[in-house]
Amino acid sequence: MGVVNVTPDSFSDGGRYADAESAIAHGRALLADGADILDVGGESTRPGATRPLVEEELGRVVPVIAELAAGGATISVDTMRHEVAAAALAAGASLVNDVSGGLADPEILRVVADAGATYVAMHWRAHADHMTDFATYDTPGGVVAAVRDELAQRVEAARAAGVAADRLVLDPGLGFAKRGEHNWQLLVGLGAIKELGYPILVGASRKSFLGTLLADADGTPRPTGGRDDATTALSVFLTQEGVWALRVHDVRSTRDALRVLDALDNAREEGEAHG
Ligand code: PMM
Repeated sequence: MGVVNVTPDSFSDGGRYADAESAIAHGRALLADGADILDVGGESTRPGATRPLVEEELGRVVPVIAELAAGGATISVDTMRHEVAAAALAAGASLVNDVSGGLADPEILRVVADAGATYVAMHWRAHADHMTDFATYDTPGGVVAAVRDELAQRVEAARAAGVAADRLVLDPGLGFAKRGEHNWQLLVGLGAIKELGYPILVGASRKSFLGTLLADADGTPRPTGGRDDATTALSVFLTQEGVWALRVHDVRSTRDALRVLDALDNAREEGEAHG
């Protein structure tokens, strides 16, 4: 899943694709690099971000989705709002990627159910302007058990609204009301979330826990542009963990890594056939 942020203020690529024309060109480049899905979003969720008006968000994403979907791309809309989800689905999107898992605007679940769309429910606790206040996981089992249990509640809400079980995807929400250590614990604890029985999507690409990991000697975090190799290393790990989709900014490096894994699988199978 390649990221198309049509926002002036996203943390990883803020402002680079803020107008429709450059966002469409960027989406096409990601498809050429091997993306299976384009995730088009018009609201930045970086820590501290303020929300756009509904009209602003609609104006950012709908023309981009319409154009890319008309070209045959599979489109996901990254939104927490039912109005935006409905307009995006009408414009040709087939997935709704809701970073709030239906908490920000419960009406979105009904929109998804009525359209028969695929729904990505991410773990989330609060809007970006105050989510760091909620990065506490003191209950037994720590962050992994809390995220699993809170996602199970989102599954119940989605199912109750009529979203089909085979249209649900879950996401641990790296960086959303999580400190660095929480992200690492979730990455090694994905098995517990897989036990809920749904496909898993993970968005680790260029996130600040990677900037911290790769900080220079005086502690300055590595800027977002220098985090793609670390992202690719996680793409390899997550593929081996059996995730359904990887949400990344640089599609080509992750696609190349997946081709390496495929070649290894093929060689292994051939070896077994001849062995
Ligand atoms: N992360 C961001 C935005 N949308 N959606 C899902 N499902 N999972 C994520 O981890 C996720 C997301 C924030 O990253 P960006 O600002 O680089 O898009």
